[in-house]
Amino acid sequence: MWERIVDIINEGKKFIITTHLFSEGDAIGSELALKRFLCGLNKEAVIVNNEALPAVYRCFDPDKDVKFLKNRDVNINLNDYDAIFIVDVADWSQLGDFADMIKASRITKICIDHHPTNSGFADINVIVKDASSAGELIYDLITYMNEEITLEVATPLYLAIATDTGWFKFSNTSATAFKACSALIKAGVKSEIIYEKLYQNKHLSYLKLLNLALGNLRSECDGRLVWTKMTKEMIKSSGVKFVDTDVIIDLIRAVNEVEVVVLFRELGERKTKVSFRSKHTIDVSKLASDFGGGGHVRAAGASLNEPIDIAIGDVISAANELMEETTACVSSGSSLT
Ligand SMILES: [Mn+2]
Repeated sequence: MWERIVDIINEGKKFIITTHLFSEGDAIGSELALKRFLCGLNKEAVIVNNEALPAVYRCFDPDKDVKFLKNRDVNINLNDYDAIFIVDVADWSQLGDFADMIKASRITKICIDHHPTNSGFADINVIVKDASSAGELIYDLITYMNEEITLEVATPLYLAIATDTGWFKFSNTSATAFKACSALIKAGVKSEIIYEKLYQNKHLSYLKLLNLALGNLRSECDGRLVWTKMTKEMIKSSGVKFVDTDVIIDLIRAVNEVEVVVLFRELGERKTKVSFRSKHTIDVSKLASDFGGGGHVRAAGASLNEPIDIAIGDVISAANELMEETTACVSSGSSLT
């Protein structure tokens, strides 16, 4: 599956790498690893994202390799490049304003992704639905090319795989993911330091925001569907960075009877970000795609151009309906064997 991409890498000189809006560990880790790998092959590679890097990930990019499209210093003519790698992206809509620029250019568009909703929008698509993460695919590409994995490539790859598997807790935690991580640890990755940088760096304000969000908690379907909201004001007054606001989802999912968690975050007067998680039976990617978003069976999201309370009404009634349909045919809970 890598042949064409390997030819393009070998024959080309200049590459661009990008990823989705609201970039997180898999997106950023895959980009940084690919850039460092390509530079190690004496190629020129730049990372250009729609948005600035979220603060929590900045320590993974000490050389400030991730450029921000809206920054004036970034003056890119896509036609000067041999190819653009679009990683961890399932659809053009996840690329924001950058999508139109990319579509309008003659550049060869390569997508490396693992989202089941990806329909193959690029010129060359490597979409592996069973891969735990885009990072696992970048690892596979590098090993396919028989290249050694240096520590500077291994660290962002580990970041990608570890975060997308929820630190090896989610159902995408596979033997292949562990095999890749085993090699990455052998290359010198310090798993505990990555964990600490990501998750043990919160300010006291984080607990205050959690307190407010837990105050908004509502449950439906006998507690199987639980949701909460964070308004712009709550997030702003707490001082918590947006990227840190989704951890509440895992807290809620820890409750035994909960099957689906929905978190609504207000981005603007008519803009609401909705995040979905499920445990056993509900395919939340269906729900997300009904609202113009996408994702995985157990984790998905959408952005709605609606005020937060309208979005809550629409999404929760759809979630209720889906849960009623699903309970009829599937039993919840799963067995260890
Ligand atoms: Mn991913």
